[in-house]
Amino acid sequence: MNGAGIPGKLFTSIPSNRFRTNLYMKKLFLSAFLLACCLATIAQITPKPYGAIPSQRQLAWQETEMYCIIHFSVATYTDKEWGYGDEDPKIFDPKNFSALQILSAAKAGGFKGIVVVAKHHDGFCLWPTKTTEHNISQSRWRGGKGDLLKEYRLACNQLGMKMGVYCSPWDRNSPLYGKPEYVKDVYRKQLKELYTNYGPLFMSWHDGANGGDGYYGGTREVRKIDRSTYYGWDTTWAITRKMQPGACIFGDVGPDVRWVGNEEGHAGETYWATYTPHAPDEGKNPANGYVKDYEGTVGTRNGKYWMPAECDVPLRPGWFYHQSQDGQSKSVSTLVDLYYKSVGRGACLDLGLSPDKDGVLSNEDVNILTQFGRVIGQTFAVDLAKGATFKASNIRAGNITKFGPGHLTDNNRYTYWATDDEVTKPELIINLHNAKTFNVIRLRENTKLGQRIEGAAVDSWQNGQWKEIATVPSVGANRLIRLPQNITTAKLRLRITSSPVCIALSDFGLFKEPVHLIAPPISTDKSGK
Ligand code: FUL
Repeated sequence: MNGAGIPGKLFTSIPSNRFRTNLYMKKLFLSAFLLACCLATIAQITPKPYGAIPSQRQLAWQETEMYCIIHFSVATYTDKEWGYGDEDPKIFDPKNFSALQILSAAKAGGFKGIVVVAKHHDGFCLWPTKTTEHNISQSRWRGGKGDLLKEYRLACNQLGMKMGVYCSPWDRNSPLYGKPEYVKDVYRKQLKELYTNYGPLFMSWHDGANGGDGYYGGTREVRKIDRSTYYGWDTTWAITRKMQPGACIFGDVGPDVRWVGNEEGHAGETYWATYTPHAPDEGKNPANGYVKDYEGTVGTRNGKYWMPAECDVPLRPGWFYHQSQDGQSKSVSTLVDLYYKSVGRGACLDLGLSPDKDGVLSNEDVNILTQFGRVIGQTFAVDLAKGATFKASNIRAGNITKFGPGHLTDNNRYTYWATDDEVTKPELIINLHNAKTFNVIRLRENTKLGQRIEGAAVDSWQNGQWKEIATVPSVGANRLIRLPQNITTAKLRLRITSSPVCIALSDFGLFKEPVHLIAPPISTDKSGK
């Protein structure tokens, strides 16, 4: 454009294209600079993660909280816990198998997923695998055309539940067990079939029972393997990661989820999600390690890996159905007790379900699950801390919006109340405004920043003074404090009594059980209680 006919002043005030571009660039740089400053400030004030932290898949697993492992195979028909491997596939013939009946009962119990035992130690595959003849196509069920895994998959889809698989590494049927070919040509291929046809999976469950006597293609002998080298877990897990990236791998020593060290369904009163496995190589490779019972129960403070525990326990005395055990299923009060000692300590609960020879759960088991679900559902339906006002002794950078205690009742595990770096023992006054009656207190840390707190106490305002009502040695992803009796108060105080770094607490909740069910104590607890 030339300036002909345009007064000079006006001319100079109309920016040229070049000038406009310059201005635009300047604005762009300024915005980028301001954004960078903002991000730098946020990065600076967000607490630094402490120690090992969870992966996305571990966070998703944690939120699942409760799922069921289902044992149903030839051992159901031979009335055994471990089939020998010589079972005739023809014995597997459930007349009324219904994945929907089993899963609906689990769902009524509040369980959000299932782990299907696709192959137990007896080697019988419940899907039409190409890796062995010893599979469901040789049974009478559905005229040899059935696929149990597929039916579970469809039922999971229908009910909105997660699905995982258990494929036993120990195979008492395979003639190749103990040789390298078994791992390469059988076990890994079986996993590949399961990963290909029945996903998405939230867990790949690898049992720790390894080697011993078995049928092994008719040789009927004892086969021993070196558990730290035989399975080549690194290679297997790479397959899992590639084919089912959302699946948490469970094994005695993780790598994603560890065994809790007992099959009684409870974690330790002190519970760390981090763990350093015992291993010949000092834990350099968790695949080669092992869990020493109670150490799995408690975990390792400042452990090398984020490796939370799964608490597995059967509903009935055995993992498989045995008619002789009818009437011996765990009571609702025992299940509630286990819930507080597993989920309530920051672990997950994996409850074993055992369909009978007909292929369904007994009425007794369905009733127990339904009632258990009702009790837990009713307990946590109303958070009595909602609407409370909080007074914190410290808020990080004075930033109430980002780090204020208001986040404690927003039902979000990852928004949190944080303190300044040097404040590791903050206090919080919780004003409920009116007297409320409760007997369960819930605390949660934002575990994306690691497990930080090493001690907390709760006081209740009673007759004009503070009275301590609970203390806990750790918090983590979920800590439910189940008080022995109801407390009625309008004011509470939370004291963080020990933490190596500033805190990142995401939840403070108050709940009331509809009835306080007392369960008999767990008899064989080794430690951590
Ligand atoms: C154990 C197995 O040996 C049991 O039979 C069962 O499958 C349980 C869940 O894991 O280690």
